[in-house]
Amino acid sequence: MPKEFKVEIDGRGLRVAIVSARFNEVITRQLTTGAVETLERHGVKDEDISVAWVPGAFELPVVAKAFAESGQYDAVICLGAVIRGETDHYQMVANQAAGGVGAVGRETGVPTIFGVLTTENMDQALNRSGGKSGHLGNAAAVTAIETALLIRSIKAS
Ligand code: INI
Repeated sequence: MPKEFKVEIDGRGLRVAIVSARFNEVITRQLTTGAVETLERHGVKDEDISVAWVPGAFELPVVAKAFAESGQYDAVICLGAVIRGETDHYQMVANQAAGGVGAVGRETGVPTIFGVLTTENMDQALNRSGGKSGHLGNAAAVTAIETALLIRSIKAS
C-alpha cells in the first residue's frame, strides 16, 4: 500500500502573508478580501495574516520573497489582475509575475501561491473575482493552506 500524503483544509496555527497588486484595484480588493475571509473561515487567526500592497503584478515576486525568507510565514499568497490591453506589456507583466512567483516558492521552499488573474477584459476579471466564474482569492487561500500542510506533513514523516 503506498503511503499517501493527504491533508484536511485546517488553517489553525498557520501564518500566511498576502501580497496584493494595486493595479486594477477594483478586482484585487475583491481577491484580497476573499482570501482573508477564506483563511479565517478555515481557522487562520486574524493576527496571523499579513497583507502588503505593491504597485503592480510585476512587483509581486520580490515582496513575496521577502515574506518567504523572513521565516515567519507558512505560505505566501500573491494576488493580482493582469488585463490585456493594446500592447504586449500585458504579456510581459503576466509572464514575469507567473515565473517570478513560481521561482519564489521553489527557491525558498515556502509555498507561494499564484492568485493572479490574466484575462482579456474587465468583465472576465469580475466574473473570476466573485462573479459567476468563481473566486480566485478564495481558491488561492485554500491552495495556500493545503500546500503548507502538505509540506509540513512530508517534513514530519
Ligand atoms: N500591472 C498589473 O498588475 N496588471 C496589469 O494589467 C498591468 N498592465 O497591463 O500594465 C500592470 N502593469 C504594471 C506592472 O505590474 C508594474 O507595476 C510596472 O511595470 C512597474 O514595474
